[in-house]
Amino acid sequence: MGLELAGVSEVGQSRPRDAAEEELSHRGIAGTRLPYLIESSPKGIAESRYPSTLGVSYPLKPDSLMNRFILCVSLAAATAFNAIAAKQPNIVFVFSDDHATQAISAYGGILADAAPTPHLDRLAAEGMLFQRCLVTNSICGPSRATILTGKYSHLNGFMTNETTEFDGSQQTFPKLIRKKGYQTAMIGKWHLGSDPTGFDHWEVLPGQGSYYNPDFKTPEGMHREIGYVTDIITQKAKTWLDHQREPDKPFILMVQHKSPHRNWAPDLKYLNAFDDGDLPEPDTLFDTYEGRGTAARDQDMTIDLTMDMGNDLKVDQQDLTQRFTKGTLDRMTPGQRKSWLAAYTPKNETFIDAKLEGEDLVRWKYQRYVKDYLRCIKSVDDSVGEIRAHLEERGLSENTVFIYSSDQGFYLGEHGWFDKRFMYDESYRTPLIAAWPGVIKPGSVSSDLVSNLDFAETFLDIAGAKIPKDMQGASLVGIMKGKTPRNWRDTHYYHYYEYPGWHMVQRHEGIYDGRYKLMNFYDVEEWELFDMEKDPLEMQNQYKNPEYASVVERLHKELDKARKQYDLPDIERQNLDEVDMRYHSKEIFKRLTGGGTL
Ligand code: SGN
Ligand code: CA
Repeated sequence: MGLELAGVSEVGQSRPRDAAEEELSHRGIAGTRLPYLIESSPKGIAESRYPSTLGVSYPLKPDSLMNRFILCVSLAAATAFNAIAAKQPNIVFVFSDDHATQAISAYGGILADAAPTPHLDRLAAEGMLFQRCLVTNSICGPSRATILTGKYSHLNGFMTNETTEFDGSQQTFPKLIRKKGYQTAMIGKWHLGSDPTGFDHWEVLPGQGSYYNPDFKTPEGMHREIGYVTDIITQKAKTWLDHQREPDKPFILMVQHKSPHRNWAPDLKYLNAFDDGDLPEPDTLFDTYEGRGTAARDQDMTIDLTMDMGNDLKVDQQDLTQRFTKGTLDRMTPGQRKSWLAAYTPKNETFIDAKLEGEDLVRWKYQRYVKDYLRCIKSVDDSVGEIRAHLEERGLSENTVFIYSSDQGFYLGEHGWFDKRFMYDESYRTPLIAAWPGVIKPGSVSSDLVSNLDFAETFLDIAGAKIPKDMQGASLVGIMKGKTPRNWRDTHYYHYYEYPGWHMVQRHEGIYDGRYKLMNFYDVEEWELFDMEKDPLEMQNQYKNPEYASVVERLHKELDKARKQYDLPDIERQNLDEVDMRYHSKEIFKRLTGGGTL
């Protein structure tokens, strides 16, 4: 049986084609008719997946012509099945929370030299970096729901973080990929209210989760683990790979970090990283929002006014609300707390002594914020390196598609902001880097308009599963292979719904064609148009500029087309006079109400 096992030691590992297989594929048989034969065979071969059992388990009389024929067909079937199995790569999806492309050195930008991300850069060097991965709705739960369903928020029902529980009974890619023989595992931040469905294994952080000594929810209940969250999630991923999965099945492992989400609490070993000097500031740190409308002006997400000295900036000496002390410091073990305070106390004292005000204070806040954020990123980058090394050591990397992304982008001081939600570039674009040995050309870069709407379809396509017609994105496999499909989208539709809510960003929808971006802040009845080529920082709304009249007209048509294509209901404007202003932070509330207190 020279054909038997032909170099296959584990399903899902690639191996050279043998002559019989070439013959089958030449005749157009492999992958079409033979799988049917296999599934209907008396032994239920699909269970075994090892072709060596084929042909010998039948009660055959040696040498009869019929037997030879059956044996031959069985071997051919085995080989074809094998070829199919070999084509089912594993998928490791490492996904973080609020990771800005500006904080990945492979994407360049002002922080790239000071804060390199070597493991993510290596992933990009060995794979494909997507320059324009756009989210459908720049906020956590909705992004995750879109990834699971391949549908926009209005159809999967998860439109805001605050108001909904994900309906886990609906169609999701994990359920479909399982039917293709995949094992599915979800470890880390989930943030969808209801328990995960469609996963063989899940261990998730309740809600936002905690940086130190996090609780985990599993089907068995809740338990606490001691340590730093990014590390613990990485270790859990490795444990699942080594001990909890079934080694003869292909898998998708979703490793979902809490980091670098607010309040940006780094691991002890990185508390003093970047202490040597100041990081560069973005050009728009002191944006005055001229040239844009109500939404950009009246948000509640500036480093200056919204950021809190205690919880966000870790000056425990000025933690007026006690949120940092009770939520972060008190959760630590005595040893962790001691190391933390040893790192921050002297820096805080220097800051307090300096009695900074005005722009100097904003500058200090920016440095503290971005340094803590980048310290968190260091652990995320380590996690990518560690998991990849682990796959490599176990011989799994060759047949594993490794994908890194985040639920959305983030502001690192651009426009004076932190947080996300807006369709402006920094939070609309999210990182996407994928390596797939033998398929993705190392070092390639895509500038196609891709989206988190496409992830479910991509996973299914990689697994060889059918993509349901009601999913609204498209597989990225063609792009990964260097061949963008001819009918690939040339515009991308966006819609954000959470107002009133954290950070008070007006609801808006919009359309982007890679150069121009049209945004509709419908509750305040304001439109914005940006020319990203001439104005990449999106400082000047051109909507009413006659020079852009034809662009405006064209994009309005594109927007209407997208609304139809994606089945959007008509917009119902809300009465802003009835909005609950208590969502605002103290400072902004005071400003907007002419001195009111919360
Ligand atoms: C928390 C944060 C907000 C953040 C939301 C949503 N506040 O409420 O700043 O916008 O999460 O983030 S915090 O003070 O509690 O950290 S998301 O990533 O889950 O969408
Ligand atoms: Ca997020």
